[in-house]
Amino acid sequence: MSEINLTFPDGAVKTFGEGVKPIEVAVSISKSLAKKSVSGKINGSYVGMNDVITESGDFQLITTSDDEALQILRHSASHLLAQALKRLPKFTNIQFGVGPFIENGFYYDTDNGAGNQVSIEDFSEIEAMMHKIVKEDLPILSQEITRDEALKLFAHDPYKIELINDLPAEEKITIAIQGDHVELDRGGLVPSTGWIKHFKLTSVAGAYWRGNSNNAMMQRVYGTAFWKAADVDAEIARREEAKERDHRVIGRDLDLFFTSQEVGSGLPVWLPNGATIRRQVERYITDKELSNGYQHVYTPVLSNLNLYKTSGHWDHYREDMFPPMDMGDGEFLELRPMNCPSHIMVFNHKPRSYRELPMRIAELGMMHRYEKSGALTGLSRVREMTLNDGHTFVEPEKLEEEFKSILTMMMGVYRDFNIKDYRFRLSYRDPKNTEKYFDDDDMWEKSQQQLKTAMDDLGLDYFEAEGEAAFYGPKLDVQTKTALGNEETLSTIQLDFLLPERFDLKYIGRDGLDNHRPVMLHRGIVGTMERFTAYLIEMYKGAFPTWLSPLQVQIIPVNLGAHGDYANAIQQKLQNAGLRANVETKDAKMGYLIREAQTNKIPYTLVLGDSEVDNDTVTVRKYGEANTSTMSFDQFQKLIVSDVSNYSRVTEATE
Ligand code: TSB
Ligand code: ZN
Repeated sequence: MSEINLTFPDGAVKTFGEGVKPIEVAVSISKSLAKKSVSGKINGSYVGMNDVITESGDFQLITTSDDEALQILRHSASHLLAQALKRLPKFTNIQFGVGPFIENGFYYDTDNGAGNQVSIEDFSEIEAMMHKIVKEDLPILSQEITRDEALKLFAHDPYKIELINDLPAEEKITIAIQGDHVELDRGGLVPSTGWIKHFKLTSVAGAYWRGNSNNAMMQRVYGTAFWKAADVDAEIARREEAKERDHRVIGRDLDLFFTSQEVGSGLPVWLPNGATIRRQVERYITDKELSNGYQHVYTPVLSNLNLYKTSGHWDHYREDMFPPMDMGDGEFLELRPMNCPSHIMVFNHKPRSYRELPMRIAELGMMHRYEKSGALTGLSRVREMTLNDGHTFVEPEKLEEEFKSILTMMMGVYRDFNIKDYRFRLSYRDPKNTEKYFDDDDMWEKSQQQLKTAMDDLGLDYFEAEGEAAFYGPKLDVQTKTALGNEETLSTIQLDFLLPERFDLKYIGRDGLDNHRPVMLHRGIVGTMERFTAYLIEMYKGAFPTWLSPLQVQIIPVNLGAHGDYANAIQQKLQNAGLRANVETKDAKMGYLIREAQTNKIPYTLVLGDSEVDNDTVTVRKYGEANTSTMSFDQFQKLIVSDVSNYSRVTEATE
């Protein structure tokens, strides 16, 4: 009889007899450990608590306190979902794709035939059946079978057959059995259905089989599962809140922007309210740049295709570019995917001297990228965007200094907007994918090292990612999360030794020679207006600070006839002071109008009646506050001006 030697994480080695199961190993250590052990792991592969350990090696018990256990729970919950569906008469012939755990839950891809698909109306019935199977506490066991057996077992399920046929010939095929239900499965499951107590189905959405739009559209049923009921509730609440923060929802409710098929996918239309926020951001960042030595320019969104051939975009970035326009006379025009070549033209317009360096060229530059239609999201991922772009041309020895000064400026901007929830990513090339990047190992090594050194010198935390660099050089990216939980790059600073070479850029150095090559830094401080505005909408949940708010003051006369003139006069004064105020003219109850101003998240609401008119005062309600206070108009103007004065151009009224 052969023995099984198990090496535990603490280095201890124990010997067990043939046929030993993880549950027996756990019990041999302690009963309480056995009670909370979810799965065993031998040499990195899962082995179910009630399955036999067939080899010696590194052994580990995953317990409910390990993060990994949640994945096992959710993976098991997806099987539970499938089993429940199969048991319901409506879904007995349902076919299954894949059913993995995901970040905050699980899903299963299903196909029940057109017109009869799973929908949220079915959820309570499905959940009830899932709970019934939990009560049955069916043991979950793993078994190895042959390919022929597998093909027979899943003959009714064409999607599973496809998966089986795709498995390499030498691959072992295992199934997981729980009562009347069988899954094609590699393991990582709880010991029995009784373990899956707290779960909820959350949504259902169409998903192409294997993510390919040429394949059948399946119904992806999503759910979440935790060890404790309270955690399920908290997760559901968190998702509700995220939905409320979604910039597409707030954008619609507050009339900020829209997208439509009629205009075109990924081509947002900015409505007056959204345009006001954007204009404020543009004014703010332009002022900041002017005071930091940037020179603003305007360059065409459309250029000769040759410009992008010289830059290398055509070779390395073509799949993100719109197709060239054939003008019929031998000329091809291209919508620019980036502004750098245009700014390089500005630099190259004249001979340059070291005295002009660092030369900082900036523009709110519109660019077009052919993003995949499935990736387009509201304002955060679009096909036409305006980047707060800047390119600095520096002497090589000044590169690090310039990098640090850009970073300092960027962090100041983040403070002004109160953005705190971000992390730095150093984005390197993928050394295996030479096609996507400029092919010069020395240049990459050197520039990536330089970037890292600069960050280390500044003592800033970061993480590193291969395959995220621009084709021309490594980047420092500022990563943030959207309401939906996706990570995105908001701001970026990029090192570039390549484009100066491709365009043969030169400057006259301190030695009087005109053969010096500058280095370039590309940077977007607030990034694109689109993505940044989306971020602000979600961060502020639509309740913008006064300086950004589309409408700053809503003036409500108690009676339009009696108090309308006074209201108009006040509106005029505020407008003259550069503030955005509106007089409410709707004929509705006062309570309703005040509530509406709150719903629209307007920073200040003024209520004006007899007493205000007689005493030349205003009664002020600040957004989110229950109390009002009455003050002279001058006092109110001082209050609001100091509220916005950090960034906007409001001046004190002279009147
Ligand atoms: C910084 N040439 C540089 C520039 O000089 C450049 O274009 N870099 S970029 O490709 O990284 O894009 C700059 C920023 O634009 C990104 O960091 C991101 O914040 C934003 N962005 C990129 N693609 C999109 C998109 N499809 N929709 C909205 N914003 C985008
Ligand atoms: Zn650039």
